[in-house]
Amino acid sequence: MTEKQVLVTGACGEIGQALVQELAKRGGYKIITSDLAPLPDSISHLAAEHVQGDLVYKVKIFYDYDFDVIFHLAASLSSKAEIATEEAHRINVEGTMQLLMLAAYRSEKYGKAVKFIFPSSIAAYGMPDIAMKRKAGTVREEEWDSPHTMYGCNKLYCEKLGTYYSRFHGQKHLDEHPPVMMDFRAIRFPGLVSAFTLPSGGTSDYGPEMLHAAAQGKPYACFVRPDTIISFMAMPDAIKSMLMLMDAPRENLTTSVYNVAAFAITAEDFRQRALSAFPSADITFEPNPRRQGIVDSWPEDVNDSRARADWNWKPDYDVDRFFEEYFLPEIRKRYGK
Ligand code: AKB
Repeated sequence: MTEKQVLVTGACGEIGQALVQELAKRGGYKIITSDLAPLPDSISHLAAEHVQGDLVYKVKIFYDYDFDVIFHLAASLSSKAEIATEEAHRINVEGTMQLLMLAAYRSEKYGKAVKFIFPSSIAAYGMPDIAMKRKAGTVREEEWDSPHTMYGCNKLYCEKLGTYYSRFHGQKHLDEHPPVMMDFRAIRFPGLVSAFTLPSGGTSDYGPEMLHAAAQGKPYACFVRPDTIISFMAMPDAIKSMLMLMDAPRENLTTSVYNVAAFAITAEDFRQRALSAFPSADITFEPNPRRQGIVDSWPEDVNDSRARADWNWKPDYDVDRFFEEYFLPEIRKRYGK
């Protein structure tokens, strides 16, 4: 069996490391990685090749590769992007644009649709105020799409660019014999929590940061109010959803952008769970107005019925299973508590 050639950008990030490990475990993939940083030890032995540097400049190299699938994970997350907006635009939009052009070019020239898997985010939504957030509850893909952050604007725009390149580019779909178009598929992720890595630069980071701090016996001052609620997901479910979307037959897909959900909990729920596992945990609340504003603009939860209907999506971890069967056993091994 010939190996599928896969590119994973942003491979050193949380999703990148977990994805590379899962692809290697599955087998049958030649994994090429790229990132600004060198690969960490956790995955360096699993990649056939690593291209280090800024994707916007390095993308030319990839025109010589025959990728079947591109996982474009490289991104500047919401809190960081709000401070360095121009840099965020370059990473989140220009980097994506360059890779989309590559995928579109190769698909048309070689008559083989390159799959482009793009992690989008609940940041693509923008609730006008907290009262509307509470009232709206669980939202669908096409609702409330007026993001309040640079990162959210970047993600929403790239969803549109990807849809454009995979369906309408050059308006060639109107030709009698249209060329093969690339195959763009996006997932809007909630906040992700891994037992093995910590996020950086995001705004949902308070969840994982609080749990990792509690497990290490370190004090933690949470930067949002106790009643703050958004949806979260275990990292293994995030990886599972990307691979399910990759494997889904194209004819089953009724849209290019899918919500996925697992469990919506408050910052206080995180604290209570942390305290019941680590009773001496020292967790306080010191809301940061800017970061609070970002999370308040994200919906309480998302409706993922399209993903469930089109490609049988269902998370393995609800909130109880997340803590009892994934996070706590792994984190206890990791920090020896
Ligand atoms: C962030 O907080 O920026 C990310 C996200 C929700 O996309 N984790």
